[in-house]
Amino acid sequence: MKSFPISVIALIFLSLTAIIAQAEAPEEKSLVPLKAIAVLHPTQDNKVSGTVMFTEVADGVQVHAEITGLTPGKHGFHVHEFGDCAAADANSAGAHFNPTKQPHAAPDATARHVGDMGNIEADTSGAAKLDYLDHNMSLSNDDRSIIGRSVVVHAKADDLKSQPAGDSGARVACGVIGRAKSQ
Ligand SMILES: [Cu+2]
Ligand SMILES: [Zn+2]
Repeated sequence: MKSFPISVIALIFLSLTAIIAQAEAPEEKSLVPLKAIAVLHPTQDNKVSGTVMFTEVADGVQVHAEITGLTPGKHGFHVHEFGDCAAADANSAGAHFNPTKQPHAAPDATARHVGDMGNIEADTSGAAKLDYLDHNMSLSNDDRSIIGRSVVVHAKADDLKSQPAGDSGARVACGVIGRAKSQ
């Protein structure tokens, strides 16, 4: 029975390694929330710019947008499927990000495009701010992740029902969504 103590030692060692690994993994996730950012640039003949911050929280993604250079009133505001703002009219960004194959709708609808963030409303100076908690999108490595896609702002209001994109007109600004420094 010479091998018995060696097996016991090996078992204790393996258990300790597993316990340490388990203890470290969740701690890292809760202390460092995932963040993403899109810096919006105007399309041709427009002057709309701004930033959109995305922060992963317990029950969704907190969206914080600050945009300037708009005409007063509501403007369609979406995540589009491609992180490609290269075209002068931003049509290279493609359609609304829709990995779950749902119809276009309002951000608070049960069935909607993951990219449906609704509208942002500009004041008389053309500045708009938006803060809301989104329950559809994700920043993690899954099919609802918006990382590497784009934010597009439109010339007109999103009516939140017309298919496939809310009839919100031309694209006035576009920005690619990338990983931001988490802190
Ligand atoms: Cu759009
Ligand atoms: Zn949509």
